[in-house]
Amino acid sequence: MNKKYRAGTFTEAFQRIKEELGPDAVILRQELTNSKNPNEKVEVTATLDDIAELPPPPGKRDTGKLATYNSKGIKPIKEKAPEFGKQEFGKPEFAKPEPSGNLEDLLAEVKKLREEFAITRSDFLEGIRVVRDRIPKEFASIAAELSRNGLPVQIVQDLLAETMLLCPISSRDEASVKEQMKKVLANRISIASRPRLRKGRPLVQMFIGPAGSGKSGIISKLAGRATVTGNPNVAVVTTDCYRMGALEQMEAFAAAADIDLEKVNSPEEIPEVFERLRDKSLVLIDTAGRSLKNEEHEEEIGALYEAIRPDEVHLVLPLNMRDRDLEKFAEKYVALKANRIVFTRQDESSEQGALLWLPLKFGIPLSYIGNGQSPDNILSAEKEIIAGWLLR
Ligand SMILES: Nc1nc2c(ncn2[C@@H]2O[C@H](COP(=O)(O)OP(=O)(O)O)[C@@H](O)[C@H]2O)c(=O)[nH]1
Ligand SMILES: [Mg+2]
Repeated sequence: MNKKYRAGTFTEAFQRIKEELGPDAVILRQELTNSKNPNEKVEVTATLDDIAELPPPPGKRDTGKLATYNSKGIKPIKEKAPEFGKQEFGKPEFAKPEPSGNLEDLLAEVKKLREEFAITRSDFLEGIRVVRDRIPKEFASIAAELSRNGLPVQIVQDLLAETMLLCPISSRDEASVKEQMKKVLANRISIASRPRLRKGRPLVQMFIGPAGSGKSGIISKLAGRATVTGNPNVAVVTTDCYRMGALEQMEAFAAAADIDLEKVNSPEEIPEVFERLRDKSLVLIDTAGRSLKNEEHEEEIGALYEAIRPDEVHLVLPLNMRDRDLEKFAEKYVALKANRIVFTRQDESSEQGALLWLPLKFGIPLSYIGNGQSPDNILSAEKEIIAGWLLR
């Protein structure tokens, strides 16, 4: 039984295949489509019946030959795997083939890659470090750089597959491969559309996230930036009024920057505060962060959300946090309606991979990035800049 999956990216397609067919699914074919539909950019054909050739799982006796593995167990190897080159490709790049030698090389390469996907899915080999030796040499250094940057192996392979398909063998050198990879990366990075101010009602951006993640810092930077770029009509509302020093810090900033600051001690005060802020064009809401287990904190954020109904809810996370913690916090705050991700401490992070994988994993785009402690160390997220960080 072969099944075709169309999706926006290979990662999405693989994710769906994994969910629907389970870990034994084997990828038969993956290709770019000509579709204009952003949700149908790639097509992956998968099967459960096909038998992938893999080394025997650890602990099983080695028969001397390469064993063949599927969900039913180990079977003797087939004499010869079907010719991958015989398969059809609907991709435009293949429509006008280069001299046939090149096309065969390319197909052989895709076949190899396909086998590597099957291997990792079955958890026999771990990490791109193992796979790296077997990818074309022009791709070795970018693969290493991406994995050094903390991108999961599945995403790295997916990016490599797409870049290989887009880079004809005849014109491959490290520089052009890197340029192509930058484009592929930029295409994947999920960016929020820029907020639009409107007449008659302020745009309300709420910032949530763990304690110390940089929420107040981002808010001061955004408020400062708005005023210097000609929008003095900004206010900050802080709901973090009891933690030592938090309020004083925000008060000092607001006074220095001449920005209105409102303090809210409970959600009941919200309607009155917003009545006063009716004529503002931008209102930034600061909140207090608490530990993961604090249910009261969740209730508090939930009640604030209901009372304010902000236009945007930005989850603020430090980029130098461990991946597993990032994931835990993202899970928690997505449940609290976060719909944008802000990363802070980009300047202090030795790995930048989360800029790509976290938004992909949670389906939430990036909005801002904090990259230092000075007031102007903030940028609106941009694909090309982030792709450049991921691939120095
Ligand atoms: N280096 C660096 N430090 C940051 C950045 N953003 C925030 N910080 C620091 O992180 C600490 C906590 O920030 P704060 O905004 O108070 O966090 P909050 O508890 O989420 O409001 C402060 O010392 C900030 O100066 C950043 O982008 N780079
Ligand atoms: Mg704060």
